[in-house]
Amino acid sequence: MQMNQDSYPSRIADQPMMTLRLDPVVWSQPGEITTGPLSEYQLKSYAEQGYLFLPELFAVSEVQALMQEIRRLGDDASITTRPECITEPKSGDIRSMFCVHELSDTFGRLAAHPKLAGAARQILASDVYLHQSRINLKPGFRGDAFYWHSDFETWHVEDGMPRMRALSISLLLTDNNAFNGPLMVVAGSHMKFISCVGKTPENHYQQSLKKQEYGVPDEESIAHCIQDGGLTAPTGKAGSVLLFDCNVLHGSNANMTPWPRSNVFFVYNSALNTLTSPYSGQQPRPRFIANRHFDPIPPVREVDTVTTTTEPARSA
Ligand code: 6CS
Ligand code: FE
Repeated sequence: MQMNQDSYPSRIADQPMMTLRLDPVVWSQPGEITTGPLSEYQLKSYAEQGYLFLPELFAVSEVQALMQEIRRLGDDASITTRPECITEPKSGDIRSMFCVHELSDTFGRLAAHPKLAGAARQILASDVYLHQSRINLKPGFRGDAFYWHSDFETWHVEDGMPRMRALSISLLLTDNNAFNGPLMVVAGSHMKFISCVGKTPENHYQQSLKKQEYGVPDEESIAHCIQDGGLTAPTGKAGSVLLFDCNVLHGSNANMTPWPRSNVFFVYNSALNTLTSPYSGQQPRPRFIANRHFDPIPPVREVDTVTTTTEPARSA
């Protein structure tokens, strides 16, 4: 078998194509009880829909501590001038802060939280490591959109992620409501792989993290998936958590409300699905976007990860 067999070719043909997913969504064997925070029902719903929303999983006090840490990071010019900080194309505000698990011990510990890493191990049925972490700030009035895409298509073509054995877990740091650009998910779209058109430009990430124009599915395929599975925008209070499969179609609108829509995203990849060389044939993307140290996250106790705030919790 070719060392780097490409089971999901994309950005090669001059016509888009939709093929069936070749990989399981929940990797535990049928009937195998994998220990973890999710119930059998939740695992089944995640497998069918491609996402799972867990309202108010974390306390307000924990989220306040995380927001305090974000303010500290945002006030530190030695951080905001680093390549990990991606600015909004128009306003220059910080759009995303990548590799937060290394920039901040608080977020590094949160990534190992049993409610998060434990759920990832349960779904991927293996040890897991962080492929990527980021905070998408989506500031009020100035947070731009993220157009429809499959993360896996990018992580496969540009990072060399072999199979669909990864997921994102997003912790809502501010309320996500119908108006401030919540993440929208196309239910069921994770079961189809949309091959995109257009050769990846060199150093594509320098553009794509601001506004993605390659590795973007065609409108007909998007419309077909939405027609099939429908659209949903999981909304809820800060502290809620959204798990979504690496290949589910998602995107979010620009935020033209006064309320920021800030979420932290941890991307867990199976330790049995580590990156090879990019299927695009190009150079690997920088480590702050695509981690190439595959050490599994060690299981830790919840008490070792919780961030408590010194500020009094908001009154109920
Ligand atoms: O290229 C990436 O890895 C990033 N791009 C998008 C649009 N979502 C996933 C990830 O943050
Ligand atoms: Fe994405």
